Amino acid sequence: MVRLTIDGREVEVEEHTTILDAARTAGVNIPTLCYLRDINEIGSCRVCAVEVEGIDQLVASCNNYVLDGMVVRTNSPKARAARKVNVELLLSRHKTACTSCVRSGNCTLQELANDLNIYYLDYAEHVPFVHWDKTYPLIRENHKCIDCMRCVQVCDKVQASRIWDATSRSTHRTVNVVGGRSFDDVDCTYCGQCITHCPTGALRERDDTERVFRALADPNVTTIVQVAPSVRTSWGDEFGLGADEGSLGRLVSALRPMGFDYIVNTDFSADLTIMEEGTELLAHMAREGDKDAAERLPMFTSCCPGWVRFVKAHYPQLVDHVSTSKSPQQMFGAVVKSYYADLLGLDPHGIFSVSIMPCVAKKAEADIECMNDACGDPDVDAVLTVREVTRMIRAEHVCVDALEPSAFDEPLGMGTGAGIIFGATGGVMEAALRTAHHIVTGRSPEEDMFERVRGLEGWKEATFDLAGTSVRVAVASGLANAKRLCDAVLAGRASYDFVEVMACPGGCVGGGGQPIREGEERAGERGQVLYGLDKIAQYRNSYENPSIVRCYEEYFGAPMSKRAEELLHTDQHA
Ligand code: HC0
Ligand code: SF4
Repeated sequence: MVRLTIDGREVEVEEHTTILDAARTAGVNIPTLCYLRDINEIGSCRVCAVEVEGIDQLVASCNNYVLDGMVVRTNSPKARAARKVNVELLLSRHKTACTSCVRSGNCTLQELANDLNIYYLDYAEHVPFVHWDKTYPLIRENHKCIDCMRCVQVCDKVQASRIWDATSRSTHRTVNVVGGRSFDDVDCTYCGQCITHCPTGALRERDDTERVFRALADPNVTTIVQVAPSVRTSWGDEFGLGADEGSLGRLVSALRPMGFDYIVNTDFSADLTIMEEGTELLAHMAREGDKDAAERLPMFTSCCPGWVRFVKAHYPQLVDHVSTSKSPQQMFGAVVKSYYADLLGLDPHGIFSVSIMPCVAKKAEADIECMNDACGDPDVDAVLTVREVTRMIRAEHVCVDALEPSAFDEPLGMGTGAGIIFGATGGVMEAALRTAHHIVTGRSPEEDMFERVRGLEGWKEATFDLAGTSVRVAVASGLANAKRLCDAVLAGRASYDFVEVMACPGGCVGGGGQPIREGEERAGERGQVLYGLDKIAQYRNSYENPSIVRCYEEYFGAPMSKRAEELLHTDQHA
């Protein structure tokens, strides 16, 4: 153990503890800006600099370790003055335009400048302007970048993607697309992890709210909005509401006065995905059954568009093994403009289909040209991240605190526990196994018999027995974990029948379109909420969903029928 004094308090911590962590143990909060635990501990912004007795220079507390007998002052006049100058220098290279910035009110730089009483900018602003095409789902505004390197490190270390890098040197240094390339020439997955880990407004999603507002105001358009499983755990964060089912009901109630004509539940189409994908899995296993384990390649899930973009870019030899089932978002879009339009007696060309997703890559998925199977128009017309929809709710002056929860529109408001857990890593796998078990044995699975695939571990594996056939499964979240898994599979070091991959760590609950909370990773907590809701759901298995049963009876016939193939499946090479 090491004993030291921080701001007059005696502290005892383990060796190899940073000064920053030791201070937090003692209840002393040192401000940080570029720091991201385990990902970016480079001490470059100098905001966390502290004074250490006996050392002339200030010391970055995020990457320097405690020593026995150290005396640290975190907010001495010298430390505070240096911190202020450092932030002022950062502001000299930052376009300070808070009134028109998407992160205003939730920006670490803004908060620091306020806390340090920076009211006048003493250093002339010199901000290089870098053009960015605003039609990309992901937008970089370099005039707000402070070169903290967080996006570079998250993209590289967590998402194995290396899209960003520092370009140029010294005073001309800036972060941009690696190697000075065009964004079109790199393989960004649009996972959005760089956005949720950016401390300023330098990275954001494309804003699609105006298109949705226009559709809502058009009397000739019927607007139908679907809400993704994990949104219920997170949208309330933006309004200080708890992440429970009540808050989902409140979201439905908030969307109604905004003018959405029909509000439906992506859990329904998550169940539909399971019916299709579970059937596909059994066909895949029968097909691959004859091969040696080393030659057998697993079927991979396809519901995460970040992962699908990643596998296409980095593992083209695996694309044939990605399920052809569309994601729940896209299945819902196709159902809305076919079966649902029929049920409602509407012309599908007059429908504007919106989805609310915790995801940026969903915008790119909806933009794929061939995703127009229902009527030739896009199956999904606009995708809103959780952040965008909460901005719309604010813009509409909806008072969420005063709303009574209300229900989705039926029949497409009905989802099961299996659909709900899609939002957490392992959830798609567990949902698919529950249905595969039912198809193979004719019986419902025992409660929670597949719970070994739950949890935040980045690469999980398990083997289950389905009526005498052993099914070897794996679950990965975070693309660096997916990369390790794909490499192991291709090298014959790992062998599975079915693999779920979610691009974002923890799954959609940790998605790149979720509310941003500096220094907080909320995926674990949100996932627990989803598993809790699954436990109390009226139906827990996709095949029990009465609306799914009805939809097959009235429209699709059976999973992987000709009509299902046309509307609910896609060519993953497209
Ligand atoms: Fe998915 Fe997701 S990616 S799991 O398949 O939750 O359902 O499409 O909506 O939320 O984004 C499903 C699809 C979502 C979320 C996301 C989740
Ligand atoms: Fe990297 Fe994901 Fe950001 Fe693209 S969206 S740059 S893949 S972190």
